[in-house]
Amino acid sequence: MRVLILGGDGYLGWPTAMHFAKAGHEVWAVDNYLRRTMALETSSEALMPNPNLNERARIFREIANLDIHVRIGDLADYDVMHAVFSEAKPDVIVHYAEQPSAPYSMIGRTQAQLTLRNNLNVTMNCIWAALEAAPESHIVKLGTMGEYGTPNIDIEEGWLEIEHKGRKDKFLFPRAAGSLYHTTKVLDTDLLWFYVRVYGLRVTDLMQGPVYGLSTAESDLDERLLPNFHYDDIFGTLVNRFLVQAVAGVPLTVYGKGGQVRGYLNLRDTLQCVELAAKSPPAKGVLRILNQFTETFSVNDLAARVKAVGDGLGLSVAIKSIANPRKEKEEHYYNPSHSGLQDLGLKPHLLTDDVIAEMLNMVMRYRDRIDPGKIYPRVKWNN
Ligand code: USQ
Repeated sequence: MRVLILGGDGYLGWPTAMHFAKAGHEVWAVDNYLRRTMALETSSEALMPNPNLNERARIFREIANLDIHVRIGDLADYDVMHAVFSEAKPDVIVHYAEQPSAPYSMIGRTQAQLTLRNNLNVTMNCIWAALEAAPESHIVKLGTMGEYGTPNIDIEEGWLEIEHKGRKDKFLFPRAAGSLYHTTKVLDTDLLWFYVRVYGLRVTDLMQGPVYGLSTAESDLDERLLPNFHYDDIFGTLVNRFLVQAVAGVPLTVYGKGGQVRGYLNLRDTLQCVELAAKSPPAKGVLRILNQFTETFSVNDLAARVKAVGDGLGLSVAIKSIANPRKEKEEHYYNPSHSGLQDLGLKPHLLTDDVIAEMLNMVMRYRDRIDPGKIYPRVKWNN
């Protein structure tokens, strides 16, 4: 397949680019370093050094003898998007090119507008470039489980059949996002659904939960190929933050009561899921929605797991509940279905004690680079 990765420099984008190249596909990776710029602006630099995208591709070529075609440009600009589509003629577009942080989107109006503008424009440009320059292509779009929120009923995979006054129909599952960032993902889904219905686009929308992990099969080849691993309050996701806190001797930051449950997955499984979705495109005019996570945990469960394994490694890990900077339910029902990707062949890498220990050991190798000043939450919802 000819695979075009939008956001190819990101935590998921770079590992995905290497993964598809390794599997024998022709890969283009496009990025404008938006996340790197925002990380610099907010003093949220990643734990390990990450060479720039051209440099990463050069190193990967040297080590694996595989090409990744890199283009640097702002995909919120339609001319850039169209030029890249015309050149790559993609069979599959993996769309990650969004401002990915919920806390960043909640800093204030400027950051909220940047998130809205960037995320919606890139999605809209991707839709139009697919219609104009690659009409048979399949868009694999990264959405989020956060689109659904935490309703008091089971969460279905994208759709819900409703019976109302004796009649039935199928609708997008009701959405109730918890941040402006998550709201842009809801709006993305609506845009895609419109263009699927009316223009016959072919789309898979992946509702992904928080991802953890520091490495993939390809990054194991050379440390310069590692993903951008963030542990700060703005770009770090929960498990990655807890790993670094455990190593740094900072008590694990449980927000509020810690009963917040989410569906988590290993970075290695993100790669599997995206590849499985890409290899089985839906028909034109179909919006396929898949819930992308492998296990659910509460914040308290995860803190206890990291503490137990960390203590076993001699780290002496403490856990501390701190005031929740977010507006979210801290105790709630959560039962989302997630059989679609397993039906396509997903073989989950679960969060076992061995996996936690392996990740902690890897963080320990970079212990000197941890800045404890990046750990406590700086952004409050509705401040
Ligand atoms: N949390 C803590 N302590 C911390 C950090 C977070 O208790 O130190 C809590 C949060 O309040 C939340 C849960 O842990 O209840 C998950 O937080 P997170 O920061 O790992 O995840 P979130 O901000 O929701 O966003 C991340 C990614 C985003 C993706 C989303 C999937 O940054 O791109 O869309 O996970 S989901 O959460 O399912 O919407």
